[in-house]
Amino acid sequence: MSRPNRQLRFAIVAVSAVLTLAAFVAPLPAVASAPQARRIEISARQFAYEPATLNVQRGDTITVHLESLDAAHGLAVDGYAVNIQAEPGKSADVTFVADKEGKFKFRCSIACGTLHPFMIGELDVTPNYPFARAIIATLITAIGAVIYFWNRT
Ligand SMILES: [Cu+2]
Repeated sequence: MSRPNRQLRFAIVAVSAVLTLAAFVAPLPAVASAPQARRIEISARQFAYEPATLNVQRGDTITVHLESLDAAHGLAVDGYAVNIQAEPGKSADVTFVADKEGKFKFRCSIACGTLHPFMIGELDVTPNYPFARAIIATLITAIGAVIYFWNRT
């Protein structure tokens, strides 16, 4: 292996430092935070959910409280082992960790009428950016350090 000179090592350290900084200040959405517990109250009536879109972050622990306003309705989330059923005066709760990223439909799991197949909502699980940034920054720093020390010997 050829002996790298001082300038090359300095360049590696400088590039690592700049990339690490960039990982922290990159203009990603600033709405994220550490995984948290969220309680979401959903009311169901023929043939819709309110709210119909749930925005959570990956890693969040979600408690869904389902209230039915007219008939028996269910709430089953595609891709998650979540399926609860409520009827008027008898609500239902489920707690789960949003550990999969992406958009997942949730649907009524009780045949409740003609438009039952269209009783659909969406669970939107977005990445946890600060967490991702911390990992990226750590990786870049580690790689930079490894290259630096590797070349020294
Ligand atoms: Cu229904």
